[in-house]
Amino acid sequence: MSYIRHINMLQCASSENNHLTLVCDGLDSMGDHKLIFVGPVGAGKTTAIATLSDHDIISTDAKATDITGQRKATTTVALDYGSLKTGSQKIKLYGAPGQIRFSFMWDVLANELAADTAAVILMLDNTRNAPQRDLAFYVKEFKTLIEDSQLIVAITHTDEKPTPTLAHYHTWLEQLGVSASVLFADARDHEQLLQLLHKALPEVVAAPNVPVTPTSHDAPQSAPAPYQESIKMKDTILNDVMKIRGVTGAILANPMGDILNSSNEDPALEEYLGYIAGMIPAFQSASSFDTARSIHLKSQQGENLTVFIEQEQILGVLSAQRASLRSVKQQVEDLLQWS
Ligand SMILES: Nc1nc2c(ncn2[C@@H]2O[C@H](COP(=O)(O)OP(=O)(O)O)[C@@H](O)[C@H]2O)c(=O)[nH]1
Ligand SMILES: [Mg+2]
Repeated sequence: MSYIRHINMLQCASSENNHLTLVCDGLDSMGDHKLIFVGPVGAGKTTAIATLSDHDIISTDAKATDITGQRKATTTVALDYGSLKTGSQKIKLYGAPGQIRFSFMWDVLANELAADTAAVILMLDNTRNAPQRDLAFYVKEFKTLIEDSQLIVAITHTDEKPTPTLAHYHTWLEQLGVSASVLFADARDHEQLLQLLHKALPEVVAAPNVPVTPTSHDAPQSAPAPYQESIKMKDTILNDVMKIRGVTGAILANPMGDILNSSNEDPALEEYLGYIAGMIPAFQSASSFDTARSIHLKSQQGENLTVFIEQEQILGVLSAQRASLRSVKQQVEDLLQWS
C-alpha cells in the first residue's frame, strides 16, 4: 500500500472535521483516472496539462536559473497538477519535471501513483536533434511504471519539424521492445489533446469527431526512410558548456584527437583528451560498447571528466567533484539536443 493512501485511510477513520473530510476526498475518488506526463524540458508537459485542465493548474514552474534558461524562462521544479471532469469521472493529470536534478519527483510519481496510473504520456519534442535518444532514455527511466500501465508517445513541435515521422518512432519502439500508441499532438491544441486522452482512456473520453493529426496504433507496414540522428556541435558549444554550474573546463576535439577548441590552456588535459579520442574506435568496435556515447573518468583529485562522443566531434567536459555528475551530463546533453 502506498504511503499516501495509508495516511488517507488513517485520517479518514479518525475525525469528521473539514480538513480531514478534504483528505478523505482522495479516498472517495479512488476510481479517478491518473495520467502522468513525462519528457524532456520544453516538450510541452505543463502546457498540455494547462490546456486540458478544467481549473488553473497547480504548477511549480520557477525561473530557470540553469542552462534550461536558454530554452525557456521557467521550468517545472516539482510537479504540475491539473484535472478535468468527463461526466461523473475525473481525470487527474500529473506532470513530472524534465530535469534530472528534480528527478526525485520521478521516483515519487512512480512509487506513489504506480498502482493506479492509467497511462504514462511521454511527450517528445520533434525539434530536438536526437529524439530517439530521448525516447530510449525516458522509456528506461519509467520502465516499471510503463509496464504497470501503458505508454502513449505524444510528439510535439511537429509544426516546426515534421521528421522524424510516426513510422520512425514505431520502429524505435519496436527496437526497444515496447508497445505504445504514438501520435502527433500540439500541447496548445485542445482537440489534439482530447485525441491523446481518448487513446489513454477510450472508455472515458470519446474520440474527437475529426482526427486532426496523423495517428497510428500499429507498427508501420514498410520500413520508414532511414533517419540519421547525428549531432554536429556548434562553435558556441564550449561557451554554453562553461556556463553550467560546476563545469571547470571544456575541450572540443575531432576523432583524430586534434584539438578544435579549448576553454582552458591545460596542455596535459588536451593531450589526454586526444589520447581518449584515439581509443574511441576501439570502444565502438567492441560489440558491448557499440552504443557508448559518453565515457566518464575521475581524476585523482576527484574531478570528473566526461567525454561526449559524436560522429565528427568529441567533447570533453571537466566538472568539479561537488557538482552532480548526472545533472552536468544531462545539461550538456540538452545543449547537444538544442544545438
Ligand atoms: N510550436 C509549438 N510549440 C509548442 C508545442 N507544444 C508546446 N509548445 C510550446 O513549447 C513551450 C514549452 O512548453 P512547456 O509546457 O513549458 O514544456 P515542459 O517543459 O514540457 O513543461 C511552450 O511555449 C509551449 O507553448 C507544439 O506542438 N508546437
Ligand atoms: Mg514544465
